This record gives sequence, structure tokens and C-alpha cells, in this order.
Amino acid sequence: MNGDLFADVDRRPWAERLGPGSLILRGFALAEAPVLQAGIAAVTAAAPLRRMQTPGGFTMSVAMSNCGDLGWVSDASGYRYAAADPQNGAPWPAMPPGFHELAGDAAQQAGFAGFAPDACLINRYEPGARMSLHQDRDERDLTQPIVSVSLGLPATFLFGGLRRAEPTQRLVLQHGDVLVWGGPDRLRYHGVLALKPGAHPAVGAYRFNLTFRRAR
Ligand code: MD3
Ligand code: FE
Repeated sequence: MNGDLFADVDRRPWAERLGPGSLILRGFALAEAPVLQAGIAAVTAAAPLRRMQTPGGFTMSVAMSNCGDLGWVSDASGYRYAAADPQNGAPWPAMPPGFHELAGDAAQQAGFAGFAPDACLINRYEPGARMSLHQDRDERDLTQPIVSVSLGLPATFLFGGLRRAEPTQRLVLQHGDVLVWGGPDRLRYHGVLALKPGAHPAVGAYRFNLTFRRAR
């Protein structure tokens, strides 16, 4: 999973490779951002953003919701993917127009043709909200990549190695940036530093992050 697979995108100035299986596509979602924002508004009207409990008994600072066949949930009994919203028992809203296509297009740019996400986690950061260093390993097939889309206020993203103790690099993610993670980078530790207050012209005082996953 290295070398020629990413040779073409490496030449494009707006695409930066972060590791053998990870790529940042700067501004890739800019044109679609209004459509994505409308989709987020529709999903969160039906499945409201909420701060979930960790298995250890803490309340996450990031507010979350989901769309697609499956949604990521956390509570006292652990982390898992579920077909229904535990708050109301209803299926998660379908992915709105544009979501699935954008994720597939981004994955293809990174060399993962045919990515068909069945889950989209919506994260909303308010000032001070953060995500501590973790791995994403609740998905069944870890050969499938994850595609992430950043909207709104900028945030400092941390990406580490395959072990928690390894050093981390920092990367500022802006409105419209898309990240693709797969292959040997799929299990890298990562996190987000506390959001700084601000006002994004289109999104306001928040950062949203969409992560598209193949959960099963
Ligand atoms: C690297 N979200 O929801 S997205 C998460 O900005 C999550 O809200 C962050 O980490 C956010 O789990 C970071 C970028 C990302 C997503 C998944 C990854 C980076 C990743 C999986 C493996 C390695
Ligand atoms: Fe993650």
C-alpha cells in the first residue's frame, strides 16, 4: 500500500499525502458545503445532536448525531454501531443528497475505488470541545477507509502512530477540507485540540466534522 497507488494525487498541489494510506484534499468539499450544511440541518432536526456518555462515565464535549444505515453510539455499556437512535428508537435518517457521492469521490481520489459508506457520524464542536487521542476500531472491515469532512471553524487535528505513546503531528483543518484514511494508516491514533472561539461566515460559532465509515 505505498508508492505508485498515490503517485498521481501526489502531484496535485491541493492534495497532500500524510502517510501511505492517508491523504488530505484541501477544499475538496467547498463547492458542496452548502448542500452538506442543509443535510446536517435536516438530519439533526430528526436525530438531534447530543453529548454522549463514555463507558468510563464522562460526558463527551463533542455533540454527535448520525445518518445512514448505522450510527455510532457510546454509553455506559460501550461503543458500538446501532441501526436505531437510542433516544427515540427510530432508524437514523438516511444520508442526505450529496453525502454518499462526496465520500465516494474523495475515497477514489485516495485510491480506494468503490467506497460505499453505510454510516456517517456528525460531530459538532463548540468552543472548548475536543476529542482526545483514540483509534477508530469499531468497524467490522478495517481494510475500508474513513473519509472525514471539516466544515466551519478551523481546528487543530492531531495524528499519531499505531501506539498511543508515539509522538503526534499537528494539522489545521479548515472549512471544506477532506481527509481520507486507510490502509496502513487506518488504525493511527488521532484527536482534535480544543476548538478556539470564532465565527465562520457560513457556519457560525461551530465546527462540524462528518466521518463516513463502512461499519459492516
Ligand atoms: C485517522 N473525528 O469521529 S476526523 C471521529 O475531526 C474523529 O471530528 C475527528 O476522530 C474530528 O472518530 C477527526 C479525521 C479522522 C477520522 C478517522 C480516522 C482521522 C482518522 C481514523 C483513523 C485514523
Ligand atoms: Fe476518530
